[in-house]
Amino acid sequence: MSKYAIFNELNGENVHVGIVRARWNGDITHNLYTGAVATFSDYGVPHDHMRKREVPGSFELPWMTQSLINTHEVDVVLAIGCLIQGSTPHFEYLANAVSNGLTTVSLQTGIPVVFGVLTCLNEEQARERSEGSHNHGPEWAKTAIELGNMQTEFRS
Ligand code: DLZ
Repeated sequence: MSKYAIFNELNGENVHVGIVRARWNGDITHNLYTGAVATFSDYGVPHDHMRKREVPGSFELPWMTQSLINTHEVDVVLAIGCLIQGSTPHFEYLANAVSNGLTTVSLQTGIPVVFGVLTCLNEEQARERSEGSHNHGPEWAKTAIELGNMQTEFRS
């Protein structure tokens, strides 16, 4: 049995997606991002339906996600970041702020937001989750397509 979500047939041709990437731990978030973008394309999301933005760190993800939603040009946003625990409590503050922030943005705007933020104890864990067949980016993109299609159905 797979612990991962199983997706039924996905068609992204009518989905408008926002993709926000944080540049902290940039190698990791770059892999997650490229994996996600390739999957959006594979499932038919047109290139001009993708609104791409970058922010310095994960703390800025909720604000940029909300800003993209406020353009009314996206049905769903995938927010990508990578938090790696250090020797201070900073990690806990950031992880709480980002997860609560993204949840709040989603519920207050009614637009689905995919939590594409790795929260890892060390760099090795982050690499395991962002490389090769274990790259989480493609799974998050599939989640975004499914939710984006639901969102357009609710609107019509
Ligand atoms: C400051 C900080 C730290 C310590 N660690 C990370 C991290 O592991 N991942 C991440 O995405 N961002 C980190 N940041 C930066 C903050 O998210 C934010 O960009 C700054 O505090 C400026 O608001």
